[in-house]
Amino acid sequence: MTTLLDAVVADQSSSGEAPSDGTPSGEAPALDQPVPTAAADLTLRRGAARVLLDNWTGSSTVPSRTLYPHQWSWDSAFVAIGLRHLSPRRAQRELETLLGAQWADGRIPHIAFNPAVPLDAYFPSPDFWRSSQAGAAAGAPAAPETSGIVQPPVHALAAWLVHEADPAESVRRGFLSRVYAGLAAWHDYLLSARDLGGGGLAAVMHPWEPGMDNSPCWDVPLSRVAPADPASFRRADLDHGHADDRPTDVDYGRYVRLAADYRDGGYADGEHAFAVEDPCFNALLIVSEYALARIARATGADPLRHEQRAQRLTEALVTRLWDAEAGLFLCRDLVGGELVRERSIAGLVPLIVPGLPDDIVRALLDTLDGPHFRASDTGLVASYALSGHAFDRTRYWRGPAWFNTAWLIDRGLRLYGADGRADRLRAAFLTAAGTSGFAEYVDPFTGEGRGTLDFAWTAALTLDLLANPRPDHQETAR
Ligand code: 9WN
Repeated sequence: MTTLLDAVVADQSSSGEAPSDGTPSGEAPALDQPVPTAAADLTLRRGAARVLLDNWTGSSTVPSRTLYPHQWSWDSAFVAIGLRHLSPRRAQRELETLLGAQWADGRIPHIAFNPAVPLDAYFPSPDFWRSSQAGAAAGAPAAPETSGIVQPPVHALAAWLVHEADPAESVRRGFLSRVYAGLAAWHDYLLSARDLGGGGLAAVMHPWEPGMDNSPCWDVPLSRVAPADPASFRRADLDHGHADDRPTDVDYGRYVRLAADYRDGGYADGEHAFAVEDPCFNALLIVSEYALARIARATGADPLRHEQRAQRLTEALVTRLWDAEAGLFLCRDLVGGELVRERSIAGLVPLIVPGLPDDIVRALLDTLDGPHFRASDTGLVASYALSGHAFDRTRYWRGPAWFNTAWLIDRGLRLYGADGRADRLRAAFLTAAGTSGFAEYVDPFTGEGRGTLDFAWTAALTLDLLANPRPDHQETAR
């Protein structure tokens, strides 16, 4: 019997593409690491496919069987982008399952809980969030139970890329028509209820919302939050993750306090002790608005409003978050009223936004390879400046390099014609993914794996880079 794994490996290896030695055009390979070969690519592809098959639950994919045993929002979008190379049908299902957890106010929750998983397997668990009760007024579904916060809006981009993997199958199933209304409502929610600063950008209300939970960018905004009593909760993450890699107990107490207060206010978006405009979150919203315009065009809806929205968002991003002196975008702390002067990878990801002014693109490229990130030496890009006062090579989002941000920067580099640098990043990505066992994140200097292994988006984006070394930027550009 031919399995899904056999099928994808056979399909990809007989695609007729000339074998690539992975050497960037006109440039030396990154570091002294082994350059990927066609045979190594095949091994990597099999390993990545195996992770996605093992993490599939029947209707969606868990980021990790141990540390993260439910469905996470932006993880699922990245997973769908890779899964489309194994099974476009399954990738569609991934996104449709997530949309099944969407609230009537439009929010896509950051976790959709699997009721078969024991409550003590992950904290905060469904009995903490109590979404179907506490979120009823905001439109939480009766089932599944979900968290009440959100994560970055990568979903429309993912839906468009999934469609493109097999347009005939997508049309046959009416995939785009099935997801369009939900995705449009999601963006509407972000640009209405979450425009807390009134400047046309979406704000995050919890450090878990931008997906970079422990970033030094949150240290000042979070310092105003009184930690919850440590005796009131039990951290399940330390059962599987190493304490040196994970947030401190004090910060965890603050995360719990913010989430509990949000829940106790019925998940209404008015009051906020923590409110930040994050450049990565908004850049992803822009790219997803462009993808939504394509989806609208393909389904007979109006693409114009999405294109105009993307343009307005781009202007707001530049006006509110660009900092020429820092050479990258910064977060804006809406409670303190100031830009947060920390250099994080969130400030480089907007390179994926089409139509940025030339001077900003040049500055972003310089910052990437300059003294703060030294991307040409490190291979993958650190999550926080190597030169930063809070840099920590092990603690997550405070230094380690992640694969989803590398994938986004790869796209940004190609969008602006820096293909040689993108090729170098791609080679470093594939080497680190394979040698680390598809780690959640890696040491930015050595590429040594940290966090959990067999991490779903690492595997998924590996498949995507192997299948799609040079993405067509028509996908997201105007
Ligand atoms: C909280 C699932 C998620 C990712 C986040 C990552 C981590 C959770 C945690 O894992 O966050 O949402 O418990 O640390 O920071 O980006 O979506 O993979």
